[in-house]
Amino acid sequence: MKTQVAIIGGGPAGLLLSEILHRHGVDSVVLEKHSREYVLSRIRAGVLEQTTVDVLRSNGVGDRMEREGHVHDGMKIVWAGRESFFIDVKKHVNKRFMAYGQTNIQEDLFVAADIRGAKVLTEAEDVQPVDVTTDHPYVTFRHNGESVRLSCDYIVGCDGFHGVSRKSIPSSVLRIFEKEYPFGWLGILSETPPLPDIVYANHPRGFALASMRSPMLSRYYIQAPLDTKLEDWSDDRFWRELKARFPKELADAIATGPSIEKSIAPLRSFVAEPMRYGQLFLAGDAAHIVPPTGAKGLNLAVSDVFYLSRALAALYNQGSEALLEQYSDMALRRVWSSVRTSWYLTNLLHRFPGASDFDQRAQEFELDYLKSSHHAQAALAEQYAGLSFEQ
Ligand code: FAS
Ligand code: PHB
Repeated sequence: MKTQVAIIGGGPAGLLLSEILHRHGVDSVVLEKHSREYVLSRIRAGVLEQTTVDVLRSNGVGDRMEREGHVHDGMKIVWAGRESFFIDVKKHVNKRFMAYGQTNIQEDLFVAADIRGAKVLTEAEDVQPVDVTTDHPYVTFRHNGESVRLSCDYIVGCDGFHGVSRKSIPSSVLRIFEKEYPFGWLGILSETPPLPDIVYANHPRGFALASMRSPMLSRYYIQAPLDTKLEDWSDDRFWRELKARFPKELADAIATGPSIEKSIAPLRSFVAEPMRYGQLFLAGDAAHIVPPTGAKGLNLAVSDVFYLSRALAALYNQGSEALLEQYSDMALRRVWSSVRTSWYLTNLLHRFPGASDFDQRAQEFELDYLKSSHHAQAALAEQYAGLSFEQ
């Protein structure tokens, strides 16, 4: 088999990259190790930055998002015993953000791929990038019991945190920056009407978050210890604990019901530099992971894809390599900006086991300052809504 760009991973990064390259006349093949059903069964992100909405809309995969997405002007922060406050993103930076599930985006991308007859090979086994530092790289894999060699000009690792691509870069070349947080998030999806706003809660019992997927699909999270076992958390116990972390008027407004999904995710920050090695590029979770507190993970995958697809299109259509050479540094500037925002919000809103009185008091002051300072709120609003892309 031969193509111009071999894409490893059929998550949001891989499918979106394939879609945008196609729209610029660049051929690609997507190799996904799981089945389509498995990929679509994953419940993940839910908040889209303005730039993500723009990228999906301008590449023909935003129609359903426009119809079913829920646009927000800002988000609420509540804090045990204190008045809640609203970060008015629209007022501060004249941007809005969209609540629309990653699962829906994945469905929309698969539909678009089917319409254009895209080469998306699911259940591709033992995918392996080869000769990535030569000008004739290729990928080997097994599909339907056959061993296949896919020759290409470039390979893009969109295969997530546990993928094979990042591991193909020698440890002497790769610099890893990481931080593990001493807690995780226990999340629930329920077919109940959500609160009108996205609400972040800092409470002595721990962090909580109220979000949504649609007018009849709610998404809630509570901070939970790393050794939390899903089987210990009945729906009733989850709802009691969630409500205990919100002020009474909000807790009373939370509609409860049976969960249709429940999962635990650890919180970590992780960045691998550089995001290029020879003809191999990394995009999305293959290169970086952020704690979900800032709703940045999926948005960073989209910004990497925006930068890389623009660079590859410039190369194939104008013969210019400049943007391709700048890709890693340009993508990493945005990655680190989101890593910092996610780190800031995680420290601001969670209760850290073993935090000293000083740490706790400093956190309370930071919340007080954010509540009272227009400038502090504008700085957070700018980051939360997403910075504009570099030209
Ligand atoms: P993905 O991991 O989505 O996709 C990688 C794809 O590559 C997968 O389909 C995988 O099967 C495939 N793959 C892996 N190895 C392969 C191999 N060797 N060969 C072929 N294919 C291979 N972000 C938010 O913004 N908000 C959230 O609330 C949020 N919650 C999350 C909860 C969980 C449990 C997880 C894991 C992530 C969450 N994220 C959240 C982050 C998430 O949304 C990611 O940022 C997003 O999925 C990144 O997309 P991709 O880079 O495409 O990686
Ligand atoms: C979600 O809806 O899943 C969500 C919303 C806001 C976040 C994280 C996750 O910060």
